[in-house]
Amino acid sequence: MKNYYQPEIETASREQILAWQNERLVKQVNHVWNNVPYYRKKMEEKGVTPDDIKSVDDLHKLPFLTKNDLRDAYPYGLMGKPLSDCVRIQSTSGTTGKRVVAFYTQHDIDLWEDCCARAIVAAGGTKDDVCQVCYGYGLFTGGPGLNGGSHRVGCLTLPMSSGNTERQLQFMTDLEATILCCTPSYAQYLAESVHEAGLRDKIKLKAGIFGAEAWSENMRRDIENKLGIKAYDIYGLTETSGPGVSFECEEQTGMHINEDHFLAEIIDPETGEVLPEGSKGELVFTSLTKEAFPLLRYRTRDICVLTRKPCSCGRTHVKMSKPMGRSDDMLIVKGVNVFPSQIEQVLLAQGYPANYQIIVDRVNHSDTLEVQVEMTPENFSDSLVKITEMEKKLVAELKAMLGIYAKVKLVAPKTIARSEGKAVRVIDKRKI
Ligand code: DLL
Repeated sequence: MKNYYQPEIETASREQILAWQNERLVKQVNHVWNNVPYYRKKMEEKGVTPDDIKSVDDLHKLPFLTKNDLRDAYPYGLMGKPLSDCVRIQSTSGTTGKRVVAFYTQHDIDLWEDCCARAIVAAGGTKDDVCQVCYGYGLFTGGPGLNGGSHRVGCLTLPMSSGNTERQLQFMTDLEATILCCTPSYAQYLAESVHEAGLRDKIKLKAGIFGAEAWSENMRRDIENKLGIKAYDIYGLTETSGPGVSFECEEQTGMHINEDHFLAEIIDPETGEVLPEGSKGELVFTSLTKEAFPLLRYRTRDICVLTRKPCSCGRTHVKMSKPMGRSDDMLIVKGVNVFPSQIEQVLLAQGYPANYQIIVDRVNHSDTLEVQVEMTPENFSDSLVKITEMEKKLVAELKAMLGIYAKVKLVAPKTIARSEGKAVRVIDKRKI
């Protein structure tokens, strides 16, 4: 039995999909040209006008947008609709400088929720399911996105948000949740907790929809075995609305991109050149239908491969591989985007030198973040009380900047190894 939320779209012919894309791209470029002066200026600088964009074949003529543009234009500079037409924002974690604030009209939210509903139905979801959403609610897109999708499918939705594992297990068993939505690392932790609490026979889960961070096939099998479910990947980013840009079907061999809303390209991250299908490179998205935050050729920095090989599920939309890495230095720790530069900013502001190391690990299926930083000869102390106090202050400042806890370890001046080439700032010990 095939499961589709919008079969006529999800299984449309390639000709039909291309026709939608051509029409929507032309419309979207005009919308942006008329309403987003920031991007219009970029187009003018490149000598492109809407008349040059007649179909998807002309996409390469448009300028790229990057996170730097988002920072320059923060907060309102990339909006395509007046604030009075917007009903919501969502945001990534991070500093004012790095924070991404995405705006939504009601129409944007409707389409976003449709995308998430497609993912839930692809995972076997129906109106008879109980969908436990333990992605974070609030500014993060995970909770609101899957919550909206779950409503659309008609599932009984448990808006749990993240954390409080004991309560998660209680609702999972008492309300007989059948679909679990959370980050894969939290799924692994929950799976272990289910076993430890002897609840394996009491849970009714059949599927999980896990994303927002990288996870391996090994992790998938582990979660599937421990919970007795089928585990599906889901991908997205705040800039393009959130989760649901792409999702896995039962074949579990990549995620179908919702191509009626998002036009995908793979580029060489060094040169910006568009690469042929099957090449590994940086994923670039053009939002074809977003009104309030209509990003054209947005560089995601996620490295992956696209394939149009026919899929046994019957969906015709292109598939992307799991992201294989990033072309920038962004880390995802506990589902939160962390840039080493944010940490450096805090250290320098607090009078520490730029001699530091960031150590990321995964302990009991949960990410840990440690920052080791050298004291300066001026603030050096060998008093344990004083050092603990200094560490506490840094922990608080880092929490304010990143939104998550980072352990801080102060070390004596000149003890962090100097590198002869590029400084090794990040040691990621997670074996994902
Ligand atoms: O993580 C949106 C999301 C929420 C996706 C819930 C899936 C489920 P951001 O916080 O803006 O948005 O982070 C976006 O996370 O550029 C990728 O690097 C990474 N990412 C998202 N999904 C996956 C995935 C949400 N399935 C950034 N596998 C993206 C690997 C992922 N990385």
